[in-house]
Amino acid sequence: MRFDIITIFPEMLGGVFDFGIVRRAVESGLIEISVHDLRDYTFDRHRQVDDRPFGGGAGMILKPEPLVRAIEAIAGGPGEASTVLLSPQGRLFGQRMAEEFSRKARLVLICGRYEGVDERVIEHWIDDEVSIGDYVLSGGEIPAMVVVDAVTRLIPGALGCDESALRESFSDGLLDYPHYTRPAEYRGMKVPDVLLSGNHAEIDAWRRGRSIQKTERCRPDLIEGVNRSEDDGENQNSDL
Ligand code: 4FV
Repeated sequence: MRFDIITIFPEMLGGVFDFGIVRRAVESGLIEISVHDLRDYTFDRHRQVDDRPFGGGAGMILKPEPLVRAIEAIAGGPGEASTVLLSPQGRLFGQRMAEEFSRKARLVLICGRYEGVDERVIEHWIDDEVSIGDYVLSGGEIPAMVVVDAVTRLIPGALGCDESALRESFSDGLLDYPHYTRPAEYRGMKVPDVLLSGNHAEIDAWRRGRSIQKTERCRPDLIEGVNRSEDDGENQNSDL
């Protein structure tokens, strides 16, 4: 999979992908990441990328010309790459959307800055507007990092372990169950016996139960979508 990122601060993305799973995915050729400076698509001596808003108002707007030149040069022909503008007006990013994006060959991520982008660019050159949450950041660079990281993890081979065994938060719409590692007793606090029992059926039931419990308590909005089986309720209170 190939990620192209268009930004007025390319150095902000320098280094962030040089660690862990994303780095390994780049080194193993699973993904390519290319960062582009929007100013490289300006021809005026001031390399201007923004201008004042028609109709007045505070702040500046990203101009159409540099953006369209960059998108047309980078995204190639129609349909070759999905163009995604990171902005608070977008669809809310989540694990489902990450899965959707992980099935694409190419993503061109456009990082907004200032008050936003000229609407004609959004209408005619943007396939998807995506928001990482209902808060206002100073730029789309951090959201672009979030998307690259979350999507890369879902590319087969990226996690470098038997992914089918790996159960991740939200993979079944539930929050994750509690995790424990050695020592089995720490400052008098014991690891739940069921996890030391070796009885994997019981361990799985306990984990699912705790996931449901945690989701009901912390994210009841998620519980609606979860299909519950009859024995989801019991043996939760063991080892609480
Ligand atoms: C944002 C978000 C976000 C808004 C103005 C950049 C900033 C500036 N992007 N999810 N939340 N973008 O706040 O994606 O252009």
